[in-house]
Amino acid sequence: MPDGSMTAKRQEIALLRRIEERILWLASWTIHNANHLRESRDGLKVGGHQASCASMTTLMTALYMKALRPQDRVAVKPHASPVFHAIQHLFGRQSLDNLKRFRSLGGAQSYPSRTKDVDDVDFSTGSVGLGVAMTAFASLAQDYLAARGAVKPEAMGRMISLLGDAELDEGNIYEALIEACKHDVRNAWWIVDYNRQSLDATTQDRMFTRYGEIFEAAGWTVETLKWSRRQREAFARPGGEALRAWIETAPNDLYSALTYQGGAAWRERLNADLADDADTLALIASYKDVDLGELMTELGGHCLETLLEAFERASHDDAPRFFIAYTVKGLRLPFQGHKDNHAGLMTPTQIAELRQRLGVLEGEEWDPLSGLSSAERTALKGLIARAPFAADVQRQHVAPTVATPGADDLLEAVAGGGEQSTQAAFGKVMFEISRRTDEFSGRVVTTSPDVTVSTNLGGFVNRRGVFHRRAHEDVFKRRRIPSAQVWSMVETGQHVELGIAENNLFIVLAALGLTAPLFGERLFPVGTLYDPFIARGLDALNYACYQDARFLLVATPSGLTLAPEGGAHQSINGPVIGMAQPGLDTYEPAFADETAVLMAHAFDRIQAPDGASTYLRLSTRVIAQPERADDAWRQGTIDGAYWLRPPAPGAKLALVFSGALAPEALAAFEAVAEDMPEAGLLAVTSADVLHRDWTRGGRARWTGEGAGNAPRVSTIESLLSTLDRDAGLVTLTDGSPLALSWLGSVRGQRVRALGLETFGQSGDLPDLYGKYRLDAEAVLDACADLLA
Ligand SMILES: Cc1ncc(C[n+]2csc(CCOP(=O)(O)OP(=O)(O)O)c2C)c(N)n1
Ligand SMILES: [Mg+2]
Repeated sequence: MPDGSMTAKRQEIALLRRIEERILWLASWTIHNANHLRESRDGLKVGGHQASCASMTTLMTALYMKALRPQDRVAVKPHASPVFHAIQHLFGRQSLDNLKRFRSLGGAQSYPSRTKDVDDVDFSTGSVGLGVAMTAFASLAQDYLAARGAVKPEAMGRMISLLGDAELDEGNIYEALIEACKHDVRNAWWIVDYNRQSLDATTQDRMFTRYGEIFEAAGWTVETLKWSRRQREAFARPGGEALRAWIETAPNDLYSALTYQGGAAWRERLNADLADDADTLALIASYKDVDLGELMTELGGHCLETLLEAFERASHDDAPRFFIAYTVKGLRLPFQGHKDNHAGLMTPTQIAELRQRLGVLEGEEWDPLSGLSSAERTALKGLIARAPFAADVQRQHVAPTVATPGADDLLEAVAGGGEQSTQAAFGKVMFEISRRTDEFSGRVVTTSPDVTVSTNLGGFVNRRGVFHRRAHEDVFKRRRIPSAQVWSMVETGQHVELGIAENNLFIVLAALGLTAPLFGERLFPVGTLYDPFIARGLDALNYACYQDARFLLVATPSGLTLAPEGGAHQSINGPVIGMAQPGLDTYEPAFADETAVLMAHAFDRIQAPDGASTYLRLSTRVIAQPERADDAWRQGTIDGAYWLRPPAPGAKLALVFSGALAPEALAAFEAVAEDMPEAGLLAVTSADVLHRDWTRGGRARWTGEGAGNAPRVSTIESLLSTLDRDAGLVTLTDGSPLALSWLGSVRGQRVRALGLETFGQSGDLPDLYGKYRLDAEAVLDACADLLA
């Protein structure tokens, strides 16, 4: 006789199993409703992934109903979104209306979204692999805060990724694993839904045992959850061992095919393969077809007891853990195991059959407890209410506003005019910040993928130290070997040094840039890299912005101006990438004072409720700084442009430049002004901000936004309105000319746009600017062409 606690445990498992079935149902029905029942106005397939959801339902039930604590945070496999929304609905955090409107405007999102969903999404997912890395770096961010006492030991959460097995093909996962190892990351659980299927097919067998080895090599504890309790019990019977060995060695495609075909097919194949083993044949014969099919497919990842025990075992320490939970894609659905099931949708007949099998009554499909006795309902409601994760705890925070340094403070760091580069100005401002003793400077955290020194963060790091959970003195310093860099590692260090993996940089920025909502603690992350290598981490940058993480990105050096470094390092498309990226304001200052003003602005934007991250595209080119007659340039710098040499009203020509080519623009302007003293010279600090402001201004006129007020005139319209309607514009930028060529559309003025349209090469500035037509002569040629 089982003792009392055993019985209680069994009862609880039975209740959990019931909840799990209802979650499976609700997720399946939500997708079914969106595709088959809701009115379609455009004929598009709505989509949703019933098979991928079924694969993970048990795992998510075990986690959300038992194992998760409120401080734990999860990145859910994107295509298991309906399971997540169904669970949050059970917790009362997601409305029925939103489930009904799954994948329609304002409803539950196709893939969990921090910014678009209302049901407390911890980390957005969608681009596979990125959510996985996010959890490792969220844990790093948590350690960073914990080292400062900003997260208390008892409040430390586990950062959990629920991922698919094919997701393991994404290389960024291993970049993150390596960085996590170097940073001694803990409190991370990566749980693989190991269903042996990807989108296209069954996955290759060759990596079968290798994943565990990879993670073990990186110092993670590996838990392989292969078998369910039901299977372990069967394998313990005479002949059972052969059955276990058969599954163990079965190729993925054969296992999947038999899973689809069901009990009779299993029997036929097993009887043939194990014909020599009388015990095993007898064991097989003891099962009916249905039961044999279930026995062969109810793997560890579908067994609540197995999962709960594993999560319990893992909860006693903070070691990073890699769980391989064996599952079946689409388990219990008509297309289980079928290699084409990724986007498969049940037909109305099939979903009705599932409904009946799960005991949900017709017409009550949206009631998760339909068809249950009132005692069962009460018991299930009690279990849901008792889930630790259901506790009424604030999980998204608003951090108090931190006073940031004003532009005047930062301007002092670059005062003196003379000749400077924007990159050096950035370093000076960072050094000034490192000397401050205010709250703000303690909340600045810098990070760089092995280009800390070459992007001028060295001064800051020398003063503020490198963050590491394990202190490590700078050996060169101790041995008194002269070096400009003192890199002591301490828990209170304010720089996160990364290996050369730009993807990681952006995910670290995403994690550090979300500490305010995640932990209630504002950080001001500053990340640096070489401008061309933004492209290497572009999807991760987009991912950071999609989650509305806030940071300052400093990309330097940039453009052809990197001259001798050659074509592989000379970035071309940065300005256009920046313009096209939502959530990121892109600036390319020319001068040191502009750089300081923009940094102060960027720190404000990090905190503003409707703010954004900032990308500064900087240069190592040392150029003469302008004499400032008044302060008009300051607002202009933030708004995106100002007249460095104002034109006379009605002028027929203006030169427009961005960034490091200011000297060429100025030289050309002086030559032009001899003949056309009325011409103007426009300094554009942000084609991005200008363009967005201009499109918004236009929209406001036809949508009536701000109606009642005077019509909104955008910054660029008002700047260009000084010129004659028929004026010509010559634009000059060290990057794609596309960034500025649109200026002609603002007032219908003619444009000649100079910039980089082919790959550069090594050289010095005169040679390269001449060859690529970015010099004053090229500007004058363009002027002549316009005026001809
Ligand atoms: C970066 C990226 N590439 C491609 C996709 C499209 N995609 C979505 S799911 C998927 C396959 C996922 O297979 P797996 O991770 O095993 O998940 P399962 O559905 O089997 O649980 C693919 C290729 C994507 N979402 N992100
Ligand atoms: Mg899979």
